[in-house]
Amino acid sequence: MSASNSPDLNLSMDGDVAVVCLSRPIKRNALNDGLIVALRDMFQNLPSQAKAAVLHGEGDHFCAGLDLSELKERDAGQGVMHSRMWHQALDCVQYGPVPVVAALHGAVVGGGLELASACHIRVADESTFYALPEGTRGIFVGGGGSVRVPKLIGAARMTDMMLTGRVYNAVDGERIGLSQYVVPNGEALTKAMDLARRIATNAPLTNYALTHVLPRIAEQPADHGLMTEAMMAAIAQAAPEAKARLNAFLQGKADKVKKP
Ligand code: 1HE
Repeated sequence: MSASNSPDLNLSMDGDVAVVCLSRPIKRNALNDGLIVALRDMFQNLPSQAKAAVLHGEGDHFCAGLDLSELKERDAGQGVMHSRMWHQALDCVQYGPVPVVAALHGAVVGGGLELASACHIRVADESTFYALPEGTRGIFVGGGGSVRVPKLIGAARMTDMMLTGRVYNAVDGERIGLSQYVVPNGEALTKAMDLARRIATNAPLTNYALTHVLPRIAEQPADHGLMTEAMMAAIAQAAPEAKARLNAFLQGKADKVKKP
C-alpha cells in the first residue's frame, strides 16, 4: 500500500507494526525532496492501530543519502530551507507516535545515516556499511546528522568519518554505537520485526516516555533532568495500565526477567 504522495515510500501493516519501506532501489533509495516530504507525512499520519514501526529499504542498500542530482545551485536562504525540511521530516520519525526500528543493510551513507539516526533502534545485517561522504563531496551534513550522530558515536568519530572518508563495517558500526544489533546477511528485517512486535506490547505511555521524554531529559542539566524524570515516573505509574501490569507481576502472572 502506498499511503503517501510518493511512489517511492510504501506502508503495510503487520498486526500493530507499521512497516515503512524506501522503495527506490534503482537509485539506491537516494532521498529526493519528494521522498523527504513523504517520510514526514507518513510518520505524521501512521495508522492509529500502529504501536511500533519498522523502516527498511528495498534492494541492495538501505539508503544512499541525499539525491545528489537535486543538489542544484541554491542560494544560502534556499539551502537553509532545504536543510530545515529534512529536519522537520526526520523529527517526525524521531518524535512520531511510535518507536521506530531501522533495519539496515548495504549502504547507510550520508543522509541515509542521518535518517537511520532518527530511528530509535538500529538493526544491521553484516552487509551494512556506514559513511558520511559529505566531507569529501565538499558539503556538510544537513539532515540533523551533526546533532544525532555524535550522540551515537561521539563528535570525534564523526569528525574522523567526515575528514577522512572513513567507512565502518557492520561489526565495527555496532561496536562504536551506530547500531545496537548485528545479524547475519538478510536477517535485519526479521530481527527488526521481532523487536517491533515486542515493543508494541509495552504500555504506550512507557514507549512515549522513552521516545519523547528521555531524549529531552538527556539534553537537560542534571537537576532539571531529575525533576522531569520524577514527573514522568509519577505520570507513568499512575496510569491504570501500569497498575494492572504491576499487580500481574505481584500475583505471579507476568514474566520474570530472565538471564540471557
Ligand atoms: C544516486 C545516489 C545519490 C546512487 N544521489 N543518485 N551520498 C553519496 O555520496 C553516496 C553516493 N552513492 C554511492 O556511493 C553508491 O551509489 C552506493 C555505494 C550507495 C551504491 O553503489 P552501487 O554500485 O550499488 O550503485 P551505483 O551504480 O553507484 O548507483 C546506481 C544508480 O543510483 C546510479 O544511477 P544511474 O542512473 O547511473 O543508474 C547512481 O547515480 C544512483 N545513485 N546514489 C543520486 N546519493 C541532508 S544533507 C545529506 C547529504 C548527503 O547525503 S551527501 C551523501 C550523498
